[in-house]
Amino acid sequence: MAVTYELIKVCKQSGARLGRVHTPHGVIETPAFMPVGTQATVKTMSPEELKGMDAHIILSNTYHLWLRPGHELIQKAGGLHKFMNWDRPILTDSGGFQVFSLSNMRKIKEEGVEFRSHLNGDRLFLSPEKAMEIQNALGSDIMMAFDECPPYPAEYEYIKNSLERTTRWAERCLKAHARPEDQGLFAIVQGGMHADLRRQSAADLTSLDFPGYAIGGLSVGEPKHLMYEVLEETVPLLPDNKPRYLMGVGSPDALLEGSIRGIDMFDCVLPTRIARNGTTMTSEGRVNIRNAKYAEDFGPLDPKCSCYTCVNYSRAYLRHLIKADETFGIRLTSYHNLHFLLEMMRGVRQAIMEDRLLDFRDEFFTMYGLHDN
Ligand code: PRF
Ligand code: ZN
Repeated sequence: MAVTYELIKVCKQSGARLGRVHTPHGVIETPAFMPVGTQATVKTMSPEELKGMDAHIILSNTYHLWLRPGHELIQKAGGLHKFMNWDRPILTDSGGFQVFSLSNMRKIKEEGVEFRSHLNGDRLFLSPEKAMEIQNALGSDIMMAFDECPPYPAEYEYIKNSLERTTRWAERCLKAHARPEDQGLFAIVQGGMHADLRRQSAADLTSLDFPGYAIGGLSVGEPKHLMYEVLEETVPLLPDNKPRYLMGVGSPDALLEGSIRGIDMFDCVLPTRIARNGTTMTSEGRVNIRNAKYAEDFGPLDPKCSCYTCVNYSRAYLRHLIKADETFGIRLTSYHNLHFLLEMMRGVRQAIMEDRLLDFRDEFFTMYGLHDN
């Protein structure tokens, strides 16, 4: 098996899982946050910098790499790891979600999705078979099944039909998967906010025996408490001996609440996206470095942080760089934000080890404050 899960310990206080996901390119300690490198780069960060902040795995996107530069070119380069000089694990999303959020004029059929490229308007067709062909060519350690993430809110009947099609697509992905010996294919549970539909999706997909399961269709605009309720209903339906991945979720509060509910893997563009407009996550909560009150603040961005940015540069300098649209500014804020979340996840794993994740969460919220995202 290309990808396996090893459960190390369950937190006695919270029920969270400490584990390891074994892949052909190494081990991922879980719960894990995966930085997003949509276009074969985590924006502005070198692989050496990512390793320096101890990222175990990054995520990339089938949809983007298919459109540009093309999966065949990446295959010629020797696969995605070699192409981008990243020798640790890579997870690729299947393109389903990106087709729905980025492309124009999509038409969903049983066979797949017809749409127009967001780059040049070309007519394209993405299907389970095509998504597997692309991901097999990229050579990611973890591939995602081709799914539909319905919008929120949506009609019950729409969500039911959609999840049933997503299950049929997952079966087609399994059949089309050409490299099961060195790439693990994860299925994606859908079903909107409906407990019975989540049960149906989870039951059908777990009967197919994938090496891992994702929960999709969350963090799509619903209130946070609803997402947590759906997690409480869905996670117990997933096998104990496989990793569980909550897709597109990465705010500090959701990482904590998700871990507490038994999630092992997370990804989100949040830390890198907000960094580019000067928003940072610090031990004192969110800081937007553009704020005038930092103009003459020569102290570090986060006095409790040991990252390259905080050790070497002041708030005043970061504010200047970001306001002047200097690339180095967004490199420094991106570095800090990723370091902050990866460090927080190290704290989560330590707290699970010590059976005190609920205490850790409360301490974190007291320090950081509560945010919507
Ligand atoms: N499906 C896929 N990728 C995703 C999602 C999904 O539902 C989400 C939902 N938050 C993020 N990324 N394939
Ligand atoms: Zn820092």
